[in-house]
Amino acid sequence: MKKQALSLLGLSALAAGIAFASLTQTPLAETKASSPTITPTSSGLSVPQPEEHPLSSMVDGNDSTWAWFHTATSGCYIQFDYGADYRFSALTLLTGYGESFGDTFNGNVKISEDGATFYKIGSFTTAEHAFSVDLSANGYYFRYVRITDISAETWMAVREITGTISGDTSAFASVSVSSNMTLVGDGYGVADVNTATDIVDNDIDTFAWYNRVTSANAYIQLDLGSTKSVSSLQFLQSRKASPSDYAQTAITFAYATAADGPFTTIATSASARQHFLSFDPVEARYIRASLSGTESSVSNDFIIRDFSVNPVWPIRYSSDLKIYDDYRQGYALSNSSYGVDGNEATFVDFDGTNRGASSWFELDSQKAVTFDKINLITGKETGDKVTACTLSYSTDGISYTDIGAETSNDGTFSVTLPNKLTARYLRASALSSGWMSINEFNVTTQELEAFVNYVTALSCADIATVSGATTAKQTLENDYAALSSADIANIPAATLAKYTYMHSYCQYVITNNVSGLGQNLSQEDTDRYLLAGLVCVAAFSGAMAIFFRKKNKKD
Ligand SMILES: [Ca+2]
Ligand SMILES: [Ca+2]
Ligand SMILES: [Ca+2]
Repeated sequence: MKKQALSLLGLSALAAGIAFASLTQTPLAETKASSPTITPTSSGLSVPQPEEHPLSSMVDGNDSTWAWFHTATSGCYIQFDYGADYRFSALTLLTGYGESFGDTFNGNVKISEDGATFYKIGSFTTAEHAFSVDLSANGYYFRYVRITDISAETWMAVREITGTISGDTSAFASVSVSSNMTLVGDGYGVADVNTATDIVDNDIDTFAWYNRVTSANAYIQLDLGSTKSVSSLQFLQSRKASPSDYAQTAITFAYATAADGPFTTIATSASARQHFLSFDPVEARYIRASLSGTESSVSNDFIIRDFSVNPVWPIRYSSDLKIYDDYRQGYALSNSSYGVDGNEATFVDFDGTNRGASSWFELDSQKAVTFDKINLITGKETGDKVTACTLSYSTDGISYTDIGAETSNDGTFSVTLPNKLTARYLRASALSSGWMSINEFNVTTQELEAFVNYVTALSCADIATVSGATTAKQTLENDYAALSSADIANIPAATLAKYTYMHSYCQYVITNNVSGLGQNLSQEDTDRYLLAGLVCVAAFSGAMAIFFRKKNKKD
């Protein structure tokens, strides 16, 4: 499962009428317990040892305890009920038991808001004992998780499921389309990513492809499940990277509280592959995107990658800026999420024609974060660099405090602040003129950056001797000790996993006075331990001991 990427494109027809001030509003203020009680159940499976391995073993926070199931039947499933809708940023499932992870199995992981309609977010196989999906790039809202499509298994073990809950609530939508729209089916070799639910799966790589949509007032409709406050939406057409458009012009967006209306128009779009709208909040259950009957001159096929409400935008921008809506050769359509995905090759791209004197873009961390290091990388792939900007920060997105003016010849800004700041928004304004592409924009602390850099660079070869391991262990411990609790919470999962493993490894080399061990560690082993660490961060020391024993046995 890929992260959902987000896209935003100012609609020129709307630019004058829609204030970006509405972006500062939290769409929904509802809050719930951050640690809900999870109720596990199963259907169509026998539980042969309910005393020793009860269903509750799957949610006891212990990665070494498991529930055992026997004899998968058609339609069987294992379900977890979180008691209410929550927004999830990650979901991890551990299968198998014991040191060698016996009784792993094949299955799909599906989520649901209502317990009736389930959406697949990923699948796992007998070859793996840990499945993890990153949902952080946008909100996934659901109450139920179901392990389903279990194929012809005799014994199945589930050790743990862990959902990371974050942020406020929004809407997880189901989708329907008008009867005059027909999927192309598998004729284009896209059957696996070509259903209506691909429109609402929070993955911009998947899409629904409708064939020759020539009927006026064909529509796509979201059902949010109940009436919710909606203040923004995005509608992404066309394929992620494609020489052909398959995009329709003149789409009308409207909302209603009943499925058959009456619908109130939010806006009618100008021609664009990707649409982003922001508006004063409305109470809506149904959101409809209707064609006006004017098809694209390129193709009257219609491809929709994403239609969602209240999207999360990690990079926001002033209403006079416009995201470039065409394909850069070799790159996917520009996307807000590409500005914070940790990949310097991907970017969000602004054309230069709409730039005003007070244009700005900003990082929205979605919550207050403490930092004294700012990193901004621009123009790395396109050459469209920002060479000057003024940085400011805000906790509320309304009142901003200046940090100072910065310049850069190569489009990269690395700013170390004299004191730590706490803010949700970090804005770059007073921008240099012309086009610009934002490859990465992030904030961190000097301590966390040092920790991440050291762990990232540390290799098994570095700790292949007792003296090397001693030095590395001390540095790891010192760097970790320098972190604040907020820093620790912000350690990237992969970094924490590697730290955990490397620290255990150092200890092993020192305790057993062995040299050369690291050079014998295969990449496959390394990857496996890192994955193991990644999914066991909550109880890593015990888990690492198990993995390490396993590794030694193997050797
Ligand atoms: Ca467990
Ligand atoms: Ca999709
Ligand atoms: Ca990027």
